[in-house]
Amino acid sequence: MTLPRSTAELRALDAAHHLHPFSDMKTLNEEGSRIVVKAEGVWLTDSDGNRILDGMSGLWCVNVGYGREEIVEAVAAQLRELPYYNTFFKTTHRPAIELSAKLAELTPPQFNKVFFTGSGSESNDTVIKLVRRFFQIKEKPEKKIIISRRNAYHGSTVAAGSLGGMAPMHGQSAVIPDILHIAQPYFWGEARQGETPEEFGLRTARALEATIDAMGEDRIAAFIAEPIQGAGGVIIPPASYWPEVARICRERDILFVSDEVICGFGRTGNWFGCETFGTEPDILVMAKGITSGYMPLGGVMVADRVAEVLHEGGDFNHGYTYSGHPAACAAALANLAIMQREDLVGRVANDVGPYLKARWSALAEHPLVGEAPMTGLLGALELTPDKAGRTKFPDVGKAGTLARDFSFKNNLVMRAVRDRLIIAPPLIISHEECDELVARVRKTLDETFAELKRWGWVR
Ligand code: PXG
Repeated sequence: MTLPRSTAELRALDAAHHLHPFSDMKTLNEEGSRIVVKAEGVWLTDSDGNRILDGMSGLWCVNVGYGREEIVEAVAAQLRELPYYNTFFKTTHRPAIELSAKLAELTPPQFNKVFFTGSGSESNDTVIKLVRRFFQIKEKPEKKIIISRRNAYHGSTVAAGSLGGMAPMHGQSAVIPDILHIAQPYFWGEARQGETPEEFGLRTARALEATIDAMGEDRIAAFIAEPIQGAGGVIIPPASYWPEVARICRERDILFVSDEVICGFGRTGNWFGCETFGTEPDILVMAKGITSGYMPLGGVMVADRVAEVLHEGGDFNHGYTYSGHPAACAAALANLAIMQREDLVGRVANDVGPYLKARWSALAEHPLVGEAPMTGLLGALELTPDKAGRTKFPDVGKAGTLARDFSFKNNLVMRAVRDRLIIAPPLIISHEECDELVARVRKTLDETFAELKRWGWVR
């Protein structure tokens, strides 16, 4: 009988053979990675037996929580019946059909058609081709520039990484042409002294108008944005931002793409973030929460006015082996059935969302916290040495990483982006677990504050 490998053996193999995403492999291999072995509800267990509160829903995706037998059963049954077939060459299968109809029901009324992909990145690559194809068919091939925002995250493939506004990613790879990046609505970090959130929201929205008008509407195909920028640090725009963007898009002949990979499927207290902010996108990008991460799946919904044009355009030369994978679609159907039966969207809007927000907002009183915004179950804490002046720490990212490391030690998964801590817990988190989460955050903030005091970074 072979014994299971010990944590030390696993770490050694990991260091020897596994390249992790977005990681400094030299440092990681020296420290050793945490090995997660199982999970239930909002709790992870690692190979040392620690129970860890997952404040990030995995990677912003496990909306219905871990351990849902119903999804496991649906996937197993599908794998037994039809583990794989494609949706190319005049074929399809039941799970892809059922899921496309379900998505048409759950998304805003303008959406009735979906293109399936395997991930958010593949979805955004699809978006680039779709919007350019749309204007080719309309005999406006010069309309191909896509406007995005700095610090946006739209994925990691060459095209999706180019679409995103992450400078460190652009710096390591070629960037594809005809993509422009404008300012993000990050009030804390980028507003002028004396500017109100309302004024700042309008100013950043009007950067879109100015860019379209400067380039010429006849060259711009689309504007893409996350309702709330997730990986960029949970950037919740001022109330004036989205209505102004909606007006600008309405008045011009461009397509508006809402990247709902994080904000979709209940995260903001509606099925989709565009509903929370009152925008009417032409294209809606999905992944993550569509299956709660139980299987990899993504999709791009197109509004009727886009679909009608694409229909007239002949072949769309695009698709993935796993577009509409039957087991992934079965996972999505079971996941969405749970979300509907348990009214998880309503729970975020009217129950656990407001409950956690009340406790989260109170963290703004901590001496280290400049702001503590939360929408639905997406929250951020901006760390600062001086709230009144919205001052940044000298070496941006160091205080955030310090806090992230304390949170790791306190068995709470919370991410740090620059000096901003972020959470996105599973939508099924209980009130008691919210209390526990906030208690661990408080402890983390206190420990971070004490250490920063030793460094002489706070008084
Ligand atoms: N759009 C958005 C808004 C995302 O958040 C993607 C597209 C790409 O999805 P895929 O499935 O290709 O990863 C994402 C993914 C982080 C982090 O560190 C965030 C994501 C992925 C990996 C890490 O916050 N978001």
